[in-house]
Amino acid sequence: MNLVQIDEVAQSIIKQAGERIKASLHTQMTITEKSSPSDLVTNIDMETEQFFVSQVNQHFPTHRLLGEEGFGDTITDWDGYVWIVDPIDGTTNFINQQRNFCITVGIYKEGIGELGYIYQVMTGEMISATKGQGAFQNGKQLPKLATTQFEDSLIGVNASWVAPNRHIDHTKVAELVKRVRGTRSYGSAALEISYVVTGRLDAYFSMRLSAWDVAGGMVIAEEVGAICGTLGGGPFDLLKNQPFIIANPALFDEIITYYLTPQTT
Ligand code: 2AM
Ligand code: CA
Repeated sequence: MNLVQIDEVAQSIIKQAGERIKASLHTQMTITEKSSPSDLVTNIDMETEQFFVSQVNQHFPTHRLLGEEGFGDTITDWDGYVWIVDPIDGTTNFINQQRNFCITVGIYKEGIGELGYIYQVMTGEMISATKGQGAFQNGKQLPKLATTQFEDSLIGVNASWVAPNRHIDHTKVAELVKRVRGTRSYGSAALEISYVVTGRLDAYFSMRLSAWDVAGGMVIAEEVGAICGTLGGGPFDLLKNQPFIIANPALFDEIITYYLTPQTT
């Protein structure tokens, strides 16, 4: 199968998964704590990931799958095709708001992102990209990001990073908050990334994200000229849980070098 065909099947699987999630909103769900009281998973997250595993096995028996809930494969190398799947990004929003959550998928070949998707289930907005072929919003090509400046920008930031924390100097983040036009916090990394690639936000960062939160978004980002990385500006490592920053190219370097400095105390 070529990339166009894989893209078609992937979009169909994602939309079917979205329909299943919407149907589940009428049922009683089971909520379980993972690493902390704010880190939750529901039976719907798990069932959706299992749906991806069975669909990918059926359509692409040689492809592997890395999923947040662990129903896919154990990935320690990037040989061949790997689907990186977050069945529900923004689980807390799913539970408390029944909106503002996404399905996000990155399809990587030999460690290079070839296809990326962020599907906002309740609005039906599908942001997709094929490496080298551009990014699309419900099939319509997205333009490259226009240049901007801090004073005109909106930044996606969770209040945790403006309070003392063990990752970054929060006083610098407070300076950034005061310099920009405004800040927003949506509670779903993939949703915020989809807002940066469409120009609704100009940057977003979070200190502990994993491959499934960002893999699809990174493919889309490259196609519109948004820059992604970790603290210090190096590439985000998909095998680690680590800081992630995405920004308009006009803002990225200064955010990295001045506003997001690792905590030293
Ligand atoms: P999730 O909903 O798929 O867990 C919330 O601020 C954002 O951070 C969400 O995109 C959430 O993804 C992500 N996140 C990643 N790891 C997390 C963790 N350990 N606890 C809470 N949110 C986490
Ligand atoms: Ca998730």
